[in-house]
Amino acid sequence: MIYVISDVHGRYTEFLRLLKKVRFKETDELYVLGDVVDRGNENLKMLDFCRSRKNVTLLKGNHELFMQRYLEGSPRLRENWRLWGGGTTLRELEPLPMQKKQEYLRFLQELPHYRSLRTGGKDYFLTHSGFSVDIAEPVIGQDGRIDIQVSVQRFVEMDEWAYLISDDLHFLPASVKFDRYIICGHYPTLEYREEGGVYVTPVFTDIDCGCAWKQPSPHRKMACLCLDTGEVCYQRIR
Ligand SMILES: [Mn+2]
Repeated sequence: MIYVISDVHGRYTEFLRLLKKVRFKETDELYVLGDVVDRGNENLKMLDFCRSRKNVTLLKGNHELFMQRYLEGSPRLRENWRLWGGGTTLRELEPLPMQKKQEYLRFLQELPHYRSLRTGGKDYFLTHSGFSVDIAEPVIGQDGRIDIQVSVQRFVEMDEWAYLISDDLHFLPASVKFDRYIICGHYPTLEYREEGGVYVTPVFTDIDCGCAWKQPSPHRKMACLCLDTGEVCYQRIR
């Protein structure tokens, strides 16, 4: 089975509970769509988990990019990252020896931004934020639909940060068509649906169910979507 989870934000304990619920095993595959760090208290454990499992692929989110740029030594970034929820990751990261920090840096620098895959006769495009309208013109395929993979590759090369924080996918006119079905996170569904949960449209599915939602809400949860069955399993966040 192929599973997808996004925006875990340091909730490693709940993440493990969710994997247990879906009976995740070595022959399954898991794609984690970015933002495993910040806000929660088990950030490096999340990174270590994704790093050490052969059947787990972490895609880059804007919070991984923050951490990467901090480790690269970007000036003035520390306070900015803290404002974006990086304080808990900084607390875990700063006492580490340089060699360990370099290991994390190399891992973050090499994270992919997307994966295209086919299962159950359907073409999927997995990524953190989805699409952007103002970085570059999208690339249109012969059938008139947007070639999402080539377009996103262009966005990332031109402005990685702007791509990773974009929520444009949620505001596109219905006439915009993509050549693959998009699975994304980044934009908590609690922002636009009081009851939260996975948000499914004909064009994309947003699986960020607000684990790290700023306001206390009884509807905060972590979602695990199974691409083969379409089933969603939830873990509540207290
Ligand atoms: Mn994000």
